[in-house]
Amino acid sequence: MLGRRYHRRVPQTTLMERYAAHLPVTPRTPRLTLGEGGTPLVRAPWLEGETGIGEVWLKVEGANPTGSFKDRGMVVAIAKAVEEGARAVLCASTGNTSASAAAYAARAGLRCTVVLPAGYVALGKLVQAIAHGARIVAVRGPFDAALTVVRELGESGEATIVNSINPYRIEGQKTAAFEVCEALGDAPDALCIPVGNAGNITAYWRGFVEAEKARMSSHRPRMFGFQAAGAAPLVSGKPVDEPHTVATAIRIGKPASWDGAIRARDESRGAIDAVTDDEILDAYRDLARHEGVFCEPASAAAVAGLRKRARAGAMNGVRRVVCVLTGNGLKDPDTAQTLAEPTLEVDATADAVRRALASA
Ligand code: AN7
Repeated sequence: MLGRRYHRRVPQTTLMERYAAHLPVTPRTPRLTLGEGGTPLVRAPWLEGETGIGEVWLKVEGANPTGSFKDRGMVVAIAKAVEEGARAVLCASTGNTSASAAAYAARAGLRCTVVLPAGYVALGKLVQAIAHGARIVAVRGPFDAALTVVRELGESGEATIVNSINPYRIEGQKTAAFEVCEALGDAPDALCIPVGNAGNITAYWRGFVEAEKARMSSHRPRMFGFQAAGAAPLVSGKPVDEPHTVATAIRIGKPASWDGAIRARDESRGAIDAVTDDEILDAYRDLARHEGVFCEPASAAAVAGLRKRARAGAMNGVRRVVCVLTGNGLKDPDTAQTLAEPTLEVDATADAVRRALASA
């Protein structure tokens, strides 16, 4: 008896097994996994102090195997591709989808081709696709142009598209909403999430709706999506031809899941707002320095948005909020380096180091 009380076993099941009842998993679906899901939900006391909200939680999706939330949907999409007899997969990506696709394709023995917007993929994501052996082509134009190319290539039937226009991706990603409800014992009052191609906000909303039906929660959260000001088609209501933002993950002008995002917003009595690059970078730095959580710039848009709404009094009545930190800070070392001056290099003596510190 004592042993039971003092020892808790970590669940050993895979994401697809744990939520099989809610996923398109059949006895013929391969048991593919790299250990995705089950990510930490971390309390954010510093943000609670700043915003005056009773409970602020961070869903740290950068703890997934390839460092982003994409792994939840990719494991399902790749497993189903194998089940359906595919030999190759294909995606357009601002970086994280390609890193995830390359890893799961390698694991499953499929060829993987990724089409990237030239010059706008963060270094960490690019090296992941390289390491996992994906075929990489960069196209001149934003993500939206890359996705148009991929849709056309996919029509030939040679490769299965694993962007979030593949419905298995959304199915897998909705499991994050289940985990949030389980960890808190109920749904939060509000969810803050960055929005690019809008697959993830669509997936979370579906997850929260299903969680309520399955009695994992007593209600649904209000959904607050945040786009970068230079790439905010869902805020302006019209596509953006030349999107621009420091948060390259969400540098997207024509979201594929446009309708899903609008439905999540309206059905939940939420909102989709824009945050500036300065607001994104402030949140990015403050999360790392005050909460000890290092996410990538796009992820920080969720926290930038929360702060902005809280300052404007637009979070009154919200007692418990979850911010989705979609990707790991290590993905984008170039942006991280802009937070500080170059590291000082001196002789290897205590005196030299002391002098350097004094002058810094
Ligand atoms: C860290 O990898 O679109 O609104 O091609 O990498 O579901 O698109 C990435 C998107 C937020 C936005 N945070 O999610 C891609 C890609 C991070 C991301 C988003 C992305 P969606």
